[in-house]
Amino acid sequence: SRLSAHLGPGGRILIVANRLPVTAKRDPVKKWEFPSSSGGLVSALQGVKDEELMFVGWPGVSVTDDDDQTFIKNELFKKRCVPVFLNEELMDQYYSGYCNNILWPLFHYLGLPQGHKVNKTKDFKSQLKAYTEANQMFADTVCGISKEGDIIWCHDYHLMLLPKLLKQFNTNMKVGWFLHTPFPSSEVYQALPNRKELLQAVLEADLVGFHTYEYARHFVSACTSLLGLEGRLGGIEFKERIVKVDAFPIGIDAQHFKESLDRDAVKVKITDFESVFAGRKVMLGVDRLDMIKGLLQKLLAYEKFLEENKGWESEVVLVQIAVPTRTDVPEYQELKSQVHEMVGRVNGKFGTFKTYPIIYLDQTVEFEALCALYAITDVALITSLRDGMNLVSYEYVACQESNKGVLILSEFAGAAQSLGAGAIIVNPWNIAEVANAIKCALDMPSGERERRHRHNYEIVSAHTAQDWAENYVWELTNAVIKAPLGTGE
Ligand code: GDG
Repeated sequence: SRLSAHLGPGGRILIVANRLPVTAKRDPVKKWEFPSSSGGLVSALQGVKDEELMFVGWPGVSVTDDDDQTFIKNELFKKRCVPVFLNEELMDQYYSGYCNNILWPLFHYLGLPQGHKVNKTKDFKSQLKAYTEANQMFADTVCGISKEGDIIWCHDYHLMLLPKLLKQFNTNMKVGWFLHTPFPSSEVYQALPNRKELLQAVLEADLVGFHTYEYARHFVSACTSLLGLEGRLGGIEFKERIVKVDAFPIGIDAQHFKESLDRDAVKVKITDFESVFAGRKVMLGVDRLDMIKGLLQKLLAYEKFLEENKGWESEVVLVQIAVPTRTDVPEYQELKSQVHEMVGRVNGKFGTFKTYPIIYLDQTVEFEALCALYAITDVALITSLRDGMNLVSYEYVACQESNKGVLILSEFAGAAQSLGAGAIIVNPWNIAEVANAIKCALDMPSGERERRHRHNYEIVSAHTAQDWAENYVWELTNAVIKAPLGTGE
């Protein structure tokens, strides 16, 4: 494969991420099964030979029994996955706590650590302790399996201490770290109590990657202002060496989406949907039910559009898929009720005995149905308040070759950097602007739709997930490892 061309003899790519691409699950008779979960990362790594790839991560379930652990370990090994068994308490403090309650909102400009809950200082301490412990468990697992010639690719905000822990074990390890979320302005990042510790740990990597130049620049300025280091986009001087810092915008496997439209299972769905929505324009939203996706703002804008454009209520439908996520976190439960209230209000106000303006699902849909929805809808409405990239926008474009649907995209999604010229770019906080964009998209003449789609389609097909992985790995293998002075090199 193109990717493996960058590896030395016998070398492998170890992908370390919080979550493995498979889940360990018990079926109704308590037998273990291991369904694969697909995602951006997995498809990006298609084309890498099996023997050159290993995944390290949490298998989706807390297992404490030794025999179960051994069984799962052996089964997962056949799928080139190595589990890190984090127990429930640790997952609660590390994953739900430090990762998703502190770093996630901070990195998306949606809340400072502890924020209004200043009495939670105690929690911060124990959550940070759990984060450190979990990162150490990932490091131990990686060190247990790594061999000379391997490169270690660490993913996301869950594992910011990992580069340092790995280099402590072996300075010569090739270690990269990539962030899938935004990296915020240093004015925001500096609120984090242990702000220096995380930066210093990430800087132990040989390559630090982000989706956009803006995020990379923010990281560099956090390092220069908070650590007093010399640096610019491209590299930061840290401990007698230059750490490479750059943008690596992710993509999708556009061909895979395009080809899926020719499959019978997808064609059946397309026919189904076409008859369900016959005679109406269809707008689509596909988001995890997360505050960063701006679902409330989207619904407010849609409501405003319907209020100001009488007659449209029976001519248009918004299909909103709200994929369940982090369902045990109170903030997410609250968001869900608020979204339900809004959907009920809009349907109640603008519905008739025959039609509702919103079809809302708190469910994951199957890949076939998702592709069919991408293909038949007239408008995609993406209103993220912040979003590292947003792959849904890419996938929508990939499936719109015959329809030439209009993409309405938030300026706060990383994807706005690449799809800006073809999409209608909006500020999701400006409800009137989004309402106007909806009107404009629904009325857009076919010539303009065609022109805008063409632009986006070229970008989505030219910058694939495979290119992303290949560029990153190429840069990482070429990153020079220079031992710190005084270690005898
Ligand atoms: C994070 C960052 C960054 C969604 N619903 C269904 C479904 N999906 C799939 C989509 C897409 C993926 O999930 C969602 O990816 P996004 O990029 O849109 O958003 P996040 O989940 O927030 O991802 C984001 C990304 O990491 C990669 O770096 O772009 O900014 O937040 O692939 O297709 N798939 C199926 N049914 C669904 O109902 N089968």
